[in-house]
Amino acid sequence: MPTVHLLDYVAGNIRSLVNAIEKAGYSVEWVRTPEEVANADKLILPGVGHFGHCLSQLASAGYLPAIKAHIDAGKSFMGICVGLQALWAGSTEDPGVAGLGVIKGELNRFDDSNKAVPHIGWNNANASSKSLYDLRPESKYYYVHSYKCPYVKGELESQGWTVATGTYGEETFVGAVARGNVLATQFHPEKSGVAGLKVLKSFLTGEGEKTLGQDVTGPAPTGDLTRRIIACLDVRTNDQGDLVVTKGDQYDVREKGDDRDVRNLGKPVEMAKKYYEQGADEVTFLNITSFRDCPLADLPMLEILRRTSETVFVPLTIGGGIRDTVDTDGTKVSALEIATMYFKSGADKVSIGSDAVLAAEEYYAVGRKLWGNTAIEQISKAYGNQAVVVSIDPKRVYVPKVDATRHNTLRTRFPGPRGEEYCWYACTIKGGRETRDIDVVELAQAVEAMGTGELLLNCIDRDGTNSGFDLELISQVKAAVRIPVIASSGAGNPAHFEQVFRETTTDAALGAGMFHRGEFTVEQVKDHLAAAGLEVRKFEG
Ligand code: 1PR
Repeated sequence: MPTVHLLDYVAGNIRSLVNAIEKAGYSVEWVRTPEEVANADKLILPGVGHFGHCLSQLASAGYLPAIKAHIDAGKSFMGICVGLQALWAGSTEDPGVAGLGVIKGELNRFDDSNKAVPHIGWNNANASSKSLYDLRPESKYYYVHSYKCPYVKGELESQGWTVATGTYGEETFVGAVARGNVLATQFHPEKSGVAGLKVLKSFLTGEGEKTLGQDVTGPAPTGDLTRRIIACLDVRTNDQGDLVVTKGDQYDVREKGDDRDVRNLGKPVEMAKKYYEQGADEVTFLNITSFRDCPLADLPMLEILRRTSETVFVPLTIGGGIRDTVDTDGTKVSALEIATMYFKSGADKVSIGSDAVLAAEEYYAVGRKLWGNTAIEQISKAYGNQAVVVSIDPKRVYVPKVDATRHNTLRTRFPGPRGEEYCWYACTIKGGRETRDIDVVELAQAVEAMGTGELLLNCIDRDGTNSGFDLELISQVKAAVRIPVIASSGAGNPAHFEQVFRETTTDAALGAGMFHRGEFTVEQVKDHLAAAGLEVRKFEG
């Protein structure tokens, strides 16, 4: 098997990249010291998180001159995500930290005044009818970043680069650049399904270099960021000790009969693959009984991630039990260490539930101060904000008047049992078993301040009801934060997805039961959205 060298400096989920490289028929040799860079013929620099964190780690370990020498010697190089950004001279994200300076100019942040930031999801990489390492105008690629190189026509081209762009809101940014055998992508090819694997292969085989910049014919790319559809698998051990995908009604996952067995809807790895092949844009696993178990003993979830990431090339999120804990032998284990285990096993994001609520309560109790010690702050500092999702499990509480409570209320179109016209949403912990005196707006704003990249907004009242998303809840949370929100709970048919995208500004929508029970496929949801004029990514086989 031919080899490619991969620079390992703990940049998040490297397992998926290794899996993607192996799928393309190459094997990985690790570069673990700057001296080893000289052994590389082809070098890949992956990266997630903060520009400054990555670049200063590379600089202090002495890698930057070695990488620069590799490129200057005319050897093949590929940078991914922050690995692309490293080619620039600097970034406003961390003004004091220098990049490689292979490309002149500076990166800056997306404007979040009228759109969610980070930019998360599937978007174009439009090379304007030029060949660029097998990028396809009809394909979409998975991006996750807050900082970008703004595209100014002619600027990079005059430095000899062929450029592909994407558009987010009003802003056009650099999605990929290539010059000779140097390729860099802002998107993650290893997370961009078959379209991304083609780009990676084109780099590995060297074919991309041969055709770079040639004119190509074909349709111009249309649209921009697609509507993201996520399949969610709630996983737990059943009474026979098997790890199964289950699904509750308002969080009750047991059958209604006398025996009250845990509902068993299938096997996690197989179901994740099925949803990937139906076109799911992401797959989320929630270990829903983690509050009872010690996560380190919970090795099956790690194994599920490892096996899933071998065949599923879209982002994987894992939730459940991400918090500081004590292992069975008395060893203290931090949330960051647990998250690291998950990232190493193939997760791209971790989702935090109960611990986020407790941290938010503490945040308000001490007068909105942050000390850097919460799981959210520590994981987002090490792996970037985009790697941290907060999963919220709210319950509706009705009140008769707008000011009947200190909480953030809204006037509802669905009055309560006593005709109450207002409600607020109370956060819960431990899978809805314990309700806390903090509302969704308070929680969302606190965790955003801590560095959360995205919210997974469930709704216990709607969960498993097939009655559609709680649009009032989603609109209230969207109005309170700048980070992306994933609408969850209640999806029963494809029209519910159209409704949530039309009637709220949600960034993504998640379904569970309707997919698990085989009532609808992810593909049917996407076909419905496409027919309704909403842009989606089609699965490429
Ligand atoms: O608190 O950090 O250990 O995380 C526990 C995680 O497990 C949380 O994300 C919490 O939402 C989840 N969880 C805990 N108990 C349950 C349960 O169902 N008994 N599941 C549970 C939450 C919610 C969604 C679900 C949607 C869509 N599941 O993921 O898939 O509601 O369902 P639908 O489309 O069928 O309506 P921690």
